[in-house]
Amino acid sequence: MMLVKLGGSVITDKVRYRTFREEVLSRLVDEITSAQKEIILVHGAGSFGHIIAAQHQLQHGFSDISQIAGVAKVMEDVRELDLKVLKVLNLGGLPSVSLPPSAVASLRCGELDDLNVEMFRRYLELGMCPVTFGDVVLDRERRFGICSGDQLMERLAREFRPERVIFCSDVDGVFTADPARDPDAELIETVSRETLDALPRTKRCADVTGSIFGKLETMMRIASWGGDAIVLNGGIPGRLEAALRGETVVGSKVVSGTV
Ligand code: IP8
Repeated sequence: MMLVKLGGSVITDKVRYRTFREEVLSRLVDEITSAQKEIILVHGAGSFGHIIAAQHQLQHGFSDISQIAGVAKVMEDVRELDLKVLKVLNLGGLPSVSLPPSAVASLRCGELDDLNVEMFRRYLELGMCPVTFGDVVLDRERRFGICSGDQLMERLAREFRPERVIFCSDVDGVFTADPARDPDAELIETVSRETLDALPRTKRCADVTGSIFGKLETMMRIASWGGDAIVLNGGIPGRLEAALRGETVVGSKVVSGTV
């Protein structure tokens, strides 16, 4: 089984509120169907989630009643994105079912507490592709919080021990420096504990759910349970399919130990 996250930066335009990249998703779905693997799919919220969530500071939980309208709006918007994703998957020949975190998950102090993994298992057994996504969910301490796609990836990887865990991003992988600013930045093909600790932590945090470093820590825990954890550029045709087929692709593979 393969566990794939389609990042919000790949399937939406992250700076333009509620802008869906349908052609990119259709192509990625074609790659997924051609690879013919059993899959659980997670997608990010992109501009359907982060913009309004940041305006209402939803990532810190309840502080003010005025946030509740923001909670409802983000839930509505991410469901709308998810429905768009689901339609492309079904049309592309991958029968899929949506499992919205607001209905099947809850947090405690921002950490994923409950997730109904049994539901994922049973839909998989039925031959369907379970789909879940970054969402606002209830939090037992903070009343509500943001459950990111990465938190879901970690829990699902722990439960299902997939052959490969693939994060589709809008960049080739992890670089030695910010490639947009530094022409000497190099792609790190294998990210170990040492390389991660040595990376310059100067990057801004654009998302309510954290930076690339949080993602890499998550990937490192996933890698420690066996299987490959890879981050690759979903914007480049063919890379996701190659990774699903088990081929070596341009990207960064995260390993739990030292190299
Ligand atoms: O895009 C964030 O999930 P992510 C979810 O996977 C919301 O980080 C609602 C902003």
